[in-house]
Amino acid sequence: SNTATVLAFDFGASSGRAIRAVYDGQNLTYEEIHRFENVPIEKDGHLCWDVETLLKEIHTAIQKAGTFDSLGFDTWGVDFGLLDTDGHLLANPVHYRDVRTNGKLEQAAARMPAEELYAHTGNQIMAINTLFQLLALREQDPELLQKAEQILFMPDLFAALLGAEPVCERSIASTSQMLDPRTGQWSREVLAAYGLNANRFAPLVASGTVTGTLANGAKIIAVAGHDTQCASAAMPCAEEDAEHTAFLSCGTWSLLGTELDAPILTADSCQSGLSNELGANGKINYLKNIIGLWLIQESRREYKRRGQAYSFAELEQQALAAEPLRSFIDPDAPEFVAPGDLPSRIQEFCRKTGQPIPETAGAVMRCIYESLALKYRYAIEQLSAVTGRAFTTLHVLGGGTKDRLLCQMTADCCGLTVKAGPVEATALGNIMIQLKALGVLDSITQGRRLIAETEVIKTYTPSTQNYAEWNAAYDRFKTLL
Ligand code: LFR
Repeated sequence: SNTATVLAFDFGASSGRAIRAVYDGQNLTYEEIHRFENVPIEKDGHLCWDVETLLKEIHTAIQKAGTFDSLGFDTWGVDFGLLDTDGHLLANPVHYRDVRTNGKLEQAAARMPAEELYAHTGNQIMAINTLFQLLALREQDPELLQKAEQILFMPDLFAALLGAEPVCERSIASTSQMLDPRTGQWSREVLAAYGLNANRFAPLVASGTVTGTLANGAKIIAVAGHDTQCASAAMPCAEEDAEHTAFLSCGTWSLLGTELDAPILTADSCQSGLSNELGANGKINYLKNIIGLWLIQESRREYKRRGQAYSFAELEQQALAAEPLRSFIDPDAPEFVAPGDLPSRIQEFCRKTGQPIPETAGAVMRCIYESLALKYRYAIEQLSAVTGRAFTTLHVLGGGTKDRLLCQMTADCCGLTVKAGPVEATALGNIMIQLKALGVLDSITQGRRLIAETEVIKTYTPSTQNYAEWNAAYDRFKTLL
């Protein structure tokens, strides 16, 4: 049969969601049937995943879903849990925003220089990556790591806790800084350099592998465990346009990249901080991690804490009303990663770089918006320089497409046509990969075509009016990096 009902679980920075989709052989309809909090908890001094509560929510969603053919999980990259010999979770998995990896990059470089590590793994060197989390764990709680029979990435962990075979799905494994993107296997050199044992990891499998069955008969599918790769699978772009197309997966993080046939592992690429991640369609997602809407989300939280509760729409309005192109930050400066009082840290950045200090919430927001748009331009220039590609179109995917100010600024600042949508890219990618695994769709390409035909995609044309001002701003911005 070419019809199916699937359940997509997507775990984001503040909430988790279950989306039920029905494909009737021609049309796809979908709805969110369950939404729940996914807020990190404090445990033994660490910021952690609340797996126990999340598992209950997963079961609630499964109850609500009624009959369905399969389910799949996606989450952000890099995080993992540890299982004992009986398959029980040994401790709450630690969240990548925990400070445990502070200083780990320097220590790691002593064993293998950053450029060499990059040449083996192709990941932008970031302290959040699994490798550095494992080094931190080994130093801070060696017994726990010793006791662990198996290390599972979060989406594979949720699946295993529902009874699926333990696996390491490749898209999520490729965020670890331990996988060789040329072979899709663990890098023996990297594991050896850090004294890590490959048999601690479950077998690597391709995106879209069936790994188990629930009591109700539904299949468990290792989709693309990495949310960014689900989003990229839902990019409404035709294959022949790939050369001129960049994408921006725009949520808590901004992942800006382009699809390649083979990884780029050169020193240049390393210096530019570009990652090679494995896509569900077998392509390389060559991209840069940019801190993204986190800056807005976390600032909003701080204003709320101060008794000034603004909606995202209000913040967007205030940014629009504020004076343009006044002060900028490097959005990816390390002080903006950890939760806390971001507006004050942004003001401090402006003060120490000799720029006007944004005082109002609107001015702070304006500074964030413009700095993100400028950083996108910077990433696009780096991508162009390393790949030799000339981009004309930027596909913006995910929740960020709702932010019209950001989309228009991005078009204006980068001088590219922005095609914004689908807003539910991550869930749609998860769904499409399940449909393909069930044999209902032939390929990711077919899924993308379906999305291009049925989803709302809004086009933003770059305005030529203020391009000169953006250019001048860009020159100033680059001195801050
Ligand atoms: C986006 C994302 C990024 C990854 C970051 C941390 O949600 O998955 O791709 O770099 O989160 O894991």
